[in-house]
Formats: sequence, C-alpha cells, structure tokens
Amino acid sequence: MTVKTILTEPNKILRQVSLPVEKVGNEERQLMDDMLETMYDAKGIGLAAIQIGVPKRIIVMDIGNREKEKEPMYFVNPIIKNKNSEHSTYEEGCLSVPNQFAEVNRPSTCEIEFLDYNGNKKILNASGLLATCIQHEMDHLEGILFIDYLSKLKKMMIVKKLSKQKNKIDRIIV
Ligand code: GNR
Ligand code: NI
Repeated sequence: MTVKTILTEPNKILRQVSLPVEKVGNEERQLMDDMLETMYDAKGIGLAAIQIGVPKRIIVMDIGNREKEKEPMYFVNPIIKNKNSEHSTYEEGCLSVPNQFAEVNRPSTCEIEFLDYNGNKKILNASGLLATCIQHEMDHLEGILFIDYLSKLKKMMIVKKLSKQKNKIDRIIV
C-alpha cells in the first residue's frame, strides 16, 4: 500500500468524468488499497480515485470513529437508485480543496447500487453523514467539487486563495 499525492483545485484533472470499471480485479483492489491508505494519511473520511489522478469510478470511505477499529467501505461503479426529496445541510470539506469549508444542501437520504471490493453487487441505504459523503464522492466521479454549489463570489474567493497557496509552494520548490 502506498500513500499517493492528492490533487487539489485548480487542477483540471479533477474536472474529468471518470469511467466505469469493467471488472473488479487485482489492479482495482490495489488501487482501492492505495486510496484507503492515502485517505487515512490525509485524515479524510472519503476519497475518489480521480483525487489521486485515476479516472475510474471508484470510491473509498470510512466514516467510523477514528479511535476505534477501521471500517473501510469500497464503492465501484456506484449508481444512485433513489434520493430523498427532503434535503439536509452539512458543513463540507474536501481533501482537494484544502482548509476550506462551506455548507452544502443535499438529499438527506439515498439508495446506492454498487460493486464491493470483491466485485459483488450491493445496495446501500444511506442517511446522515454517510449519505452526504457518498454524494460528495459521487460528484467527484462527474468532475464536480462542493465549491461548485456555492455562490460565484464565495467560489472565486476560495479558488483564488488556493491558487495563491499553490504559487507559494511552487516558488519554494523552484
Ligand atoms: O474528509 C472529508 N470530509 C467531508 C466532510 C463533509 C462532507 C464531505 C466530506 S468528504 C472529505 C474527503 C474528500 O474530499 N472526499 O472527496
Ligand atoms: Ni472531496
């Protein structure tokens, strides 16, 4: 297992639409292992493959208590079967939008069909943080970031801040 570099906004790769996985094989499992290690290392609760530059429809998550045992979840080719017309608001963050947080409104519950780590078809009824997180991750598969839901001004301020931070880092390296 390897910790990979997480791409950050404004990197165009994050805007790619990810492609369905044909078969959950060893290559995909290796990718999921690396994604999970990268996610734990960055102290996140979810990660989509595109965040480490791989345009495949694969997500890993662990919304369990960090002090307790790990509870990894794997989603390959997830599809939303149903979503609640009732919405709820969560303060969201994203490993690809470091240190920025904002409230986002999403369906409060949803039903997801997906393939698990072993390629078996599963159905999950998600609510609460689980529902929010899976929808946030599935947005990544479409090249969508949570800042896309904010007002133009709020989004601009965040992107500008991140661009400045990136320039600083680049200057240090050069
Ligand atoms: O670590 C994360 N926390 C989080 C908090 C609220 C809503 C969504 C998330 S997902 C985020 C990790 C991430 O960027 N996944 O793509
Ligand atoms: Ni994210």
